Parts: sequence; structure tokens; C-alpha cells
Amino acid sequence: MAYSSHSLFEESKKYIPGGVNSPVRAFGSVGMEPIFIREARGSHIIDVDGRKYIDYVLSWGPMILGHAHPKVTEAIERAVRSGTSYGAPTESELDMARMICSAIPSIEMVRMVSSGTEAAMSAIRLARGFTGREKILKFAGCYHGHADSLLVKAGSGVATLGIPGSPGVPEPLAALTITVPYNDTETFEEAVSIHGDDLACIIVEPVAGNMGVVPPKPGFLEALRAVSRGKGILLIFDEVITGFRFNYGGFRNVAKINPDLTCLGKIIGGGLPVGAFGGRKEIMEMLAPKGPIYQAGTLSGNPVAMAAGIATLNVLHDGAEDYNALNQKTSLLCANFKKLFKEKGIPVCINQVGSMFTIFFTTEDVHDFSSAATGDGDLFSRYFRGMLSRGINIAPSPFEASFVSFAHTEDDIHRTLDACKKTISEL
Ligand code: HOZ
Repeated sequence: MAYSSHSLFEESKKYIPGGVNSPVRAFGSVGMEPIFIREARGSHIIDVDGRKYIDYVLSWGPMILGHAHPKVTEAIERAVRSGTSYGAPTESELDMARMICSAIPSIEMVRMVSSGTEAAMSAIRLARGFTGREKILKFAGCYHGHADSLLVKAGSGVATLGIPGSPGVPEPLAALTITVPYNDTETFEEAVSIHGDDLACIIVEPVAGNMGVVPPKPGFLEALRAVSRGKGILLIFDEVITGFRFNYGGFRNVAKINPDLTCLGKIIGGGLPVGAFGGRKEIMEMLAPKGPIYQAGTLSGNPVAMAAGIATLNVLHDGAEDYNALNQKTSLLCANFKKLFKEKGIPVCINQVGSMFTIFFTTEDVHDFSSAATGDGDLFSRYFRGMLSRGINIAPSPFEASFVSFAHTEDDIHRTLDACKKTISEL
């Protein structure tokens, strides 16, 4: 029997809170019901009603090669035939660790986990254990997963739902998280002058992707590095989104700034549940069993996930020069979006870094969460619905990034721009 997205959503709501396993997927902020996906290939996804979409969500970032890439699929199939989980070390974990350490020189040692949330949560415990300090500093609108300490002025789904934090996070724990505006070096320095001796770490998305795409201003990341080093505070780059997104490495390779610790996820799992955190050896060796700071996981370094991630990284490594083409394809898309909105007289700020972008429906230059939040939510919803009805799937929230993959063709770009033109003629 064939089910529609509507009937599956109705049924799911009986068994799954809100009918979804992650809040943004519910499409709540764009005033419609979610589409349920049947399958995906290359740059396209197909829903259970048989509608085909050019996909710019790409599973929120991991599918940089496009969906069901043959080399990744083959690697997964091969791995599965040898068993799906052992709870014991494998050679593939060593291969993955070597690949990460050689691609991102600030990572001397790395530990695999099963999600970006776990990576950030574990990196923070490690920073607290290493420094013996309790406070952490994050930036408003940055999102580092849903661990208790990090659900303070967070981006992504928390921003989409318009909630300040989350019930269930103990107030004394939230009080240990200091939050300052992204890209505001002066306020950051003031905060460090007050809390610096108690700060274990500063965690930042070096390019923010969870309040929509917001690039770092020149000098911002440099200031974080200099100030944190001076105070013995660990600097953590959350590269869960940006890792292997702009080049074969991290944004660290672009900025040439070495954080003490880095969180990874998404692309390094090739579409399977994976996260990782790594950094300076003397810090990483504080982890159990070598050191006293505990962290563990039954499915950490899972052989099927390692196979998918290694296959993805191998393709990226072999075709490293293609990153330029990917970034140019995205620039072409964004430049034409700008032109179309300008012609129609609709003010937008389009932030693009490499192959990630967000269209903010605002007159402001978006450089932090406050400016991102000036966007017209109603206009965004109408734009989203118009694009979806024309077969274009973008992130269903203005506080998220959209992504372009290697699989997107020139024809996809032209069809997307055509859909954009028609959609904005109705706004
Ligand atoms: N927090 C994720 C985006 N930044 C959403 C994950 C999902 O719903 O799959």
C-alpha cells in the first residue's frame, strides 16, 4: 500500500514526538507538513508521493558527493558483508584517524564518536578536565549539538523554534556557559577579562552555519586564538559542518589558525552517523584509557560508518581540485539569486562561503544572530513553499545553511534559478 507524506506524518505523530526525530524536519516554521523521503540519488531526492526535488539540504551537509554515490555505496555494501559492529578496534578506525590527522594538521590525535553532538559534548568535558576550569564561552546563534551546556542562546532548531534555551537544562549548568555575539571581538575581550581565569574553553563555528551562514569577520578568529592562548583557555573549532566542506581539510586550513581541539561530523561519515573530536596530543592523551577523563561509545568507530567516511574522503582527496568548481557553481547560483531579487526589488542578504549559503530576507548585513533574526520570517516561508512546490528543496528555516554538492549539474542550477524567478514573482 502506498502512503502519502500526509498520512505518514499523521501516523508518525502517534508514535514519535511531533512526528519527527529532529525538530527542524517538522517544517513547523514554514507553515506546512514535512515531506517524507522515499529515496535519493545524486542531487535529487524523491518523496513518497513521487515528487522529485533538487536537494540543497543534503542531509544537512554530509552528502557533499551527492546521494548514493556509487563508491560510497559499494564501500558500505562491502563492509556490511563482514558484520556491522564488533565493539572492538578495527584497522578502518586507524585509517580514518590517519586521514583526519594528515588533512587537518592541528589534529594530532582523534577519537571517533557517533554524532556531532557527542563530539562537542566530549570536547568540552575534555577541555574542562584538562584545564580544571568549569566555565565555557560560546557565541549566540552558534549551535554545537544539544548537550546541556550548549543549549544556551543556540542556533539551528532552537533559533527556529524561537526558544531561548531548553527546559531540562539545570540553571547552575547553564550559568557556566558565557555567551557573546558572534563577530564581536570587543565584547568577547570584555567577557574574557571578567571570566578568563575560570574559562576552560571557547567553542566557535569558524564559519557559522546554524544561524544561517555567517562568515567570520577578518581578525575575529585571530583574536579568539590570541586571547585564549594568553589566558590558558582552550580554543575549540566546531567544524562539524565546515570540515571537508571547502577543501580537503577544515576551515582551519583556510584561516591558518590552529585551534587546540576540533569537532568533526557530517562529511567524514559519508551519510552514516559519525562524529569525531581531536587536537593536541597532550590534551587528547588525557582521555581514558590513557588518561582520567572518561568518554566511551558502543558504536564509536563503527566499521560500516568508517567505510562510508573513508570512501567519501578518498573521493574528495582524489579530486581535490574540484572544490574550486564546486565553490564557483555555488557563487554562480548566489550571484544570480541576488540579481533576481534585486530586479524584483526584494531586499535580501545572501551569505555564501564556499558551497554553503543562506538567503536572509532582510535589509541588514547579517554578521551575527541579532542581524540574522531581523529576517522576515513570513517572506521566507512563502519563498520556501514556492521553491518546494517547484521541485527545489532548501533548508526549511532561515537559521540553517543550504548546501551544493559535486553532483549538482549546470542544469540543476538553471532549473533552480528558474524556480526562484517564478517564486519571487509571486511574493
Ligand atoms: N540541527 C540540524 C541542522 N543544523 C538538523 C538535523 C536534522 O534535523 O537532521
